[in-house]
Amino acid sequence: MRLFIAGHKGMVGSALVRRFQADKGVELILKDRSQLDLCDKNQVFDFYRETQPDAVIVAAAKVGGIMANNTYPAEFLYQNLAIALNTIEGAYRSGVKRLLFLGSSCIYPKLAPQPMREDCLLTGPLEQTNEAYAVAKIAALKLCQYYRKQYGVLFHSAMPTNLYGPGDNYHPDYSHVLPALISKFHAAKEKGLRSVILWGTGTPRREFLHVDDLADACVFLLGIENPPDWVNVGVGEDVTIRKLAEMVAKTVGYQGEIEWDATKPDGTPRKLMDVTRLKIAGWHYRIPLDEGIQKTYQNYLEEKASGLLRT
Ligand code: GFB
Repeated sequence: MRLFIAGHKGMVGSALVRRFQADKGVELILKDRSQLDLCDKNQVFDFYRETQPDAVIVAAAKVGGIMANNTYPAEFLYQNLAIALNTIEGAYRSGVKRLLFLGSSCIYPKLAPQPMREDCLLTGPLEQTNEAYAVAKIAALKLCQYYRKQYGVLFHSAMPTNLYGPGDNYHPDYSHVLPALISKFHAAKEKGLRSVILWGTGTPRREFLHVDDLADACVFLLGIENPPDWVNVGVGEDVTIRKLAEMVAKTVGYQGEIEWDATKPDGTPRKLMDVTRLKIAGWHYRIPLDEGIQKTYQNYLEEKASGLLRT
């Protein structure tokens, strides 16, 4: 199988490359941003025509944490829509047999019943801080569903919960919470600071999945003959941000105080995935959160030491 992984340099794409590199039956097709701009329709259509992949995983996206989403909604909506339109239509035109699109748990309504089942999509208003990103991901999921329905192609989606792992982005303002906590606590430990300021109230609950588990779930989903149009990928358990902060501080070895800046947004109060569907199909995550945080802190130290830390 000739597999195109769109976005192979990102945290999710890199995990997919690590997972598929060991597979002798898969030939990977990889293009970085300087070789292929996924927002450029002509470039993407030409690429597909020339390379003719058998299968595609769309892991490319403009991503960021609560602050990035809230500050750059136009870029999040435009770029994520463009990536979806080009990668999906281009794949259809060039005869790609199978496409897996990766979305996000923020597609579900802000106040959806918890845990959130796949069928709560479009039943209520979205969380404001990431509405732009969510709208683009919902459009992409629907594109796959409608292409499958109208054209008979096997295009489908997976909706992972909050991800973390090697190759994450550690930007001080625009990263997601888990990498932000690692870098804040590490810096505080190094400088001997007595307190660290975190955002919001610490009461929102989030679910975290190690990106290697997501890659494993993608392999699993691509092996299913008749996959659901979209399926939740998560662990089925969540923690408060306060609890997460305590876990990360312990792993990093930071022993000072934690303060909360309630002028910063909390975002959605809770977004726990109902993972029954994937569990029944036979997939379960492997990496528990405490182990995943330890591994990721090691990755952070290595990436920092080698000058490869993304910020
Ligand atoms: O991971 P995060 O940025 O995004 O923030 P979301 C999660 C929670 O952690 C929020 C709190 O309640 C933040 O207020 N938090 C505390 C912090 N301290 C910090 C900090 O230093 N940095 C960050 N970033 N957060 C994202 C969406 O939502 O989830 C994306 O914006 C995407 O679209 C992603 O869906 C999975 O979990 O709120």
